[in-house]
Amino acid sequence: MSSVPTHDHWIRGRSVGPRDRARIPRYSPADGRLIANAAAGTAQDVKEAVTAARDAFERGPWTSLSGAERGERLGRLADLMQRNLEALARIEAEEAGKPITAARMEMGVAIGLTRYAASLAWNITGRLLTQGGPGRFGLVIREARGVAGLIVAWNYPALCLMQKLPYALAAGCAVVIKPSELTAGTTLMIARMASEVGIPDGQVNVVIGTGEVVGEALTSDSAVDMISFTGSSRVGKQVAAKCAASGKHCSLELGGKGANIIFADADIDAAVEATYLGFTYNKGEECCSSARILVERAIAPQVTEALVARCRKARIGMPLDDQTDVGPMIHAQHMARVLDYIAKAKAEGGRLITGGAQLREGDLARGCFLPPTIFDQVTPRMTVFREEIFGPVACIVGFDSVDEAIQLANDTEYGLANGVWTSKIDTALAVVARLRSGMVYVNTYFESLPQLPLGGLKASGTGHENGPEGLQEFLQTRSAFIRSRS
Ligand code: TXE
Repeated sequence: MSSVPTHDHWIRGRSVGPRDRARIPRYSPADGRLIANAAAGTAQDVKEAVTAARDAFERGPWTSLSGAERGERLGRLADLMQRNLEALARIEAEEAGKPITAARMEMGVAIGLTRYAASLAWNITGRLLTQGGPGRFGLVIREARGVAGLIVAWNYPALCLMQKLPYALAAGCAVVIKPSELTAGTTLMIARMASEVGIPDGQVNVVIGTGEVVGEALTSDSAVDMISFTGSSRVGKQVAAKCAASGKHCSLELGGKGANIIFADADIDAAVEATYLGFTYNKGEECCSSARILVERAIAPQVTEALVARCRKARIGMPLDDQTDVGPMIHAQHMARVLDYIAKAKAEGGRLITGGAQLREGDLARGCFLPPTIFDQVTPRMTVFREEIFGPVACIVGFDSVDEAIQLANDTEYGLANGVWTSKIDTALAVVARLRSGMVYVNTYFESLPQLPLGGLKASGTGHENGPEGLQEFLQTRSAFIRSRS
């Protein structure tokens, strides 16, 4: 009988049990088995980790390395993660209820981001201004902000982390990571790997626990210089207020309510497949999910029929099964929340055209399995159109013109990601120009590059991750004016 893994803190390069021995059990969302016991961290544990990061930043060897040397160590971290990709993917799949095929792909993306951030470490520049007159120089300095608190959600534990950690280290920061207490396994593995490749003890620390205790302590600590947060818009607002009150820089990757706009001149088959993935990938627990499907009225019946047929071919199953493409929701409470949204959609007049009920048969009965679910006869006033459900639930709404499509897509408090499907480049460019979201996919969905920054508008957050902009979040700018008196 293999023992259940315990997830302890990682401080100053070693595993540290919870001070008062309290633990948070994690039960498999697929079958209810106990799969981990996470430390229930305290404010004191956070203080210990922040002190370790502060010591590392003020006096540690990482701060005196060149950008090239930091980049080289980060490259070694990517290599070690690559060698352990399968082990990382299996833990991620189990803890997050993620299909193993998706977990492997995401781990590959996380490794690519690490290599990309390593390359940026070579290219951190400032400016020298030489036109102030004889013997007068302006100096613009770009340097590490200091100690960064990295707070990560449960939907992409490793991928979310690697959209922060390698950029923070490339900039020269020391970090205290707060993973979700539900999905800390891969974070701890990566922290250990960082130590193994020569990233100094204290540079990367991990404190596990609830948001209310560990998250709050981290955002309140005056020895922390910035917070990079991924999570709900609700909590993001609290974090932003805490950072403002304690003079911290913060970057926020929050919720979304994406729209996929399908024009009659689109490649319908491609649009249907990508739209299906757009709201079912990661069981819909995805901030860029395209849960609003906007279809030109002339093709709405054809698209609806094709989407329903595609949903009914979904392979819903166990996370570690290579055949699975839709896994279980993260936990029973979240499943209940999503089912409430489904009940509300019906009560408000939406028509359920596929899915809608938790699966209760056979092996799946012990887990949190929800089939892809679609409503039509939805209006923009309905909750299913307005709120982020964070499950494989979408609504279909028709439109008759480009203007109406854009107006519908922008009719949301969020502004993270949208998609547009058309064969006309002029339509695509006009829609891209007018959509109020940080990301627009054209004739695809979810595709990206490490060089492409992702950041939300409106309630979807502030700041960016990935791209040169992702590094800038961890750098501060200072200026000097130098007068030579010789
Ligand atoms: O997010 P939370 P969760 C949305 C989505 C989902 C909801 C809940 O709507 O249904 O958030 O998911 C920590 N101070 N997204 O619970 O609660 C918490 O422990 C500091 C969208 O994951 O926001 C966790 O580590 N930290 C999002 C992290 O913050 C606090 C991805 C996120 O928790 C805290 C995930 C506090 N007061 C969820 N309270 C996206 N952009 O993809 C909690 N935390």
